This record gives sequence, structure tokens and C-alpha cells, in this order.
Amino acid sequence: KESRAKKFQRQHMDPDGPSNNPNYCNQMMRRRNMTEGRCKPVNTFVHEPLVDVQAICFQGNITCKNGQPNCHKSSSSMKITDCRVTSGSKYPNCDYRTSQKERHIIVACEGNPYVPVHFDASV
Ligand code: T3P
Repeated sequence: KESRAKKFQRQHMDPDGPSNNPNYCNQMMRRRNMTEGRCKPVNTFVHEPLVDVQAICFQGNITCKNGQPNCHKSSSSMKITDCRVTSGSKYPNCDYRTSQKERHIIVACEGNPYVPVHFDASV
């Protein structure tokens, strides 16, 4: 079974980016299996080296949106792409808007090694 750490990498890591392609999210959301069963409504890809994203687990500790204490905010801003399903999108034809940003990101970390398992927000 896919570990929570590997799931985070599949859903959120794309170090070889960002891409100017307006179809980036349509292609990536499908390629990374987030359009099976339903169109995942919102998903962020991070365009930074994996080690730099893993290091966030040892940066500023904050409370997650769900009240758990294991969220961490990146000390630097990071290159990200937000994918948001369009209002007209109808499963199984998942249609996304692609927006490139530079933001601090907040991830939840778990385990030993203590690594990212959930993307909480960008700020
Ligand atoms: P996951 O827990 O698998 O990382 O909050 C529900 C999902 O939406 C969660 O999936 C993370 C994702 N999400 C983003 O990827 N980017 C965002 O900016 C927000 C708010 C949520």
C-alpha cells in the first residue's frame, strides 16, 4: 500500500517546474491519479527540491486547520501551482484552472522519519 509520505509526493511534488502550459493542471491532476472516482477539487504542486520541502517539518510549528498540532510553515516562499476545478467541470472530464504562485506553504508532518503527509495551505 502507498504510504502517506509517498502519497504526499505523488499529489504535491513536482520539482521540475513550474510550467507555463495552461493545461498543466488538467494533465498533472490526471497523470497523478487525482481524477479517479471524482475530480479532486483543489490541489497544489510544489516546484522545489524534495529535500527543501521535507525540511519544512523542522521549521515553524503551527496548528493545522483541523486543530492538530503537527503543521509547519516554510520559512521561505516557494514556487507552487494551484489547481482548482472549474465550475463547469463534470466528472469524468475534470477541468482545472492553473495558477502559478510564490507562497509560504504549510504542511502536516508525521512519522519517523518526520516527513510531510498533507498539504494544509499556502499563505
Ligand atoms: P491532502 O491531505 O491529500 O494533501 O484539504 C483537502 C485537500 O486539499 C488536501 O489533500 C490538500 C488539498 N489542498 C491543496 O493541495 N492546496 C491548498 O491550498 C488547499 C487549501 C488544500
